[in-house]
Amino acid sequence: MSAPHDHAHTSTLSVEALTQLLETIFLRHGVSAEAAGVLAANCANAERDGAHSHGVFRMPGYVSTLNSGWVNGKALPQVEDVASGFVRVDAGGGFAQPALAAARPLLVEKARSAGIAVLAIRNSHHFAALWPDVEPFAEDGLVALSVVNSMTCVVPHGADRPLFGTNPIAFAAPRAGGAPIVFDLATSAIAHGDVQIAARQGEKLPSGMGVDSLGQPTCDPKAILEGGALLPFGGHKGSALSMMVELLAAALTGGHFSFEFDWKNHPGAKTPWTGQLLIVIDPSKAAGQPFAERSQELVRQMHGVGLKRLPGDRRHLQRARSLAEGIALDAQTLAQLRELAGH
Ligand code: NDP
Ligand code: PYC
Repeated sequence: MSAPHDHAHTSTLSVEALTQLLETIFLRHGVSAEAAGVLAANCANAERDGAHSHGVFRMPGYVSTLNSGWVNGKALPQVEDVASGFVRVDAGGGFAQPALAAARPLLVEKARSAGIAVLAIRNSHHFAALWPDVEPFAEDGLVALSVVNSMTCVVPHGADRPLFGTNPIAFAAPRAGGAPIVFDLATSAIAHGDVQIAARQGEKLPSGMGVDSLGQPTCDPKAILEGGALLPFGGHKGSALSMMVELLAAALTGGHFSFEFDWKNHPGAKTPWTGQLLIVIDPSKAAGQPFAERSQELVRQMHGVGLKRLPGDRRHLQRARSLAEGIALDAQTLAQLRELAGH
């Protein structure tokens, strides 16, 4: 691990050094070598890209969850080839990302031969950003869509009480001459992680994101976290998408709905025990000009009407900065990570 440079109260680590530190933490808390590598890279890459709600901020939650016995860090994913375009994985109560890694070769082979393939992951825990699950497919020339459900904390539009999870949707498509087009968004007005960060920093939220324990609108993140709930983004439209995520990520995979698991006997458990669906399409099967050239044309036209920022642009800028200058962590965060690693 390269030594971090101290600048006042922040230190700078290379992406490799941060990945190695996080891998040590996962290994020390009962995660298999294979899963520890996958999870550490996922979390370090989120930090690298400035996806702070799912970067190192999540490490204490991973550790408390592992310590609680809620998740099986050594689970061996069982991959099943069920149809020409359908792969199933039982993640065995482990994390979703190692299950995806185990199923990926078969999924890609099917997508390339059938033109489209589905990966249904069940019995899995997802505690991360979703874009890392789809972006690599687009880097390989494929179109990918993924959904994952989480834990009850979102009130369906028109309802009185929470039922849905924060349920993100991520999409990635190849683009000629540029980074893939990628978006990744929670179907709640704000991700739960960002509410936690705002509460920790004593910041108020914009209006329209959540309600307090009495169901009244609030901008106080603590009121949302302590008995309150989040709202879907975009009223009935986000609510419908969140419902779709429950159906695809849970009902279609054999996983739990966001309201179906009970972690109260596992104090410290933070990772939703649900399911995840991926759909991968091989665009070389489509008619007309190559897909990646068509996506580049769409981007060109969007820029032509004045668009300055595409989804993913901020991440890629931050990625370039992190790769050139390293990842800055404040002294307290780094000390906490080192303590978790037993250093
Ligand atoms: P954001 O609202 O920050 O961003 C959503 C998408 O919109 C991103 O692709 C982002 O690109 C893009 N974007 C943001 N602002 C602009 C803009 N002004 N112009 C163009 N594009 C823009 O994300 P969320 O808060 O909804 O979600 C945060 C993360 O939380 C996601 O990674 C999600 O997967 C994760 N999450 C995970 C859950 C789980 O169960 N595992 C549950 C819920 C959320 P860019 O990244 O480049 O800013
Ligand atoms: O930020 O909403 C969230 C979230 C839920 C599970 C992991 N992240």
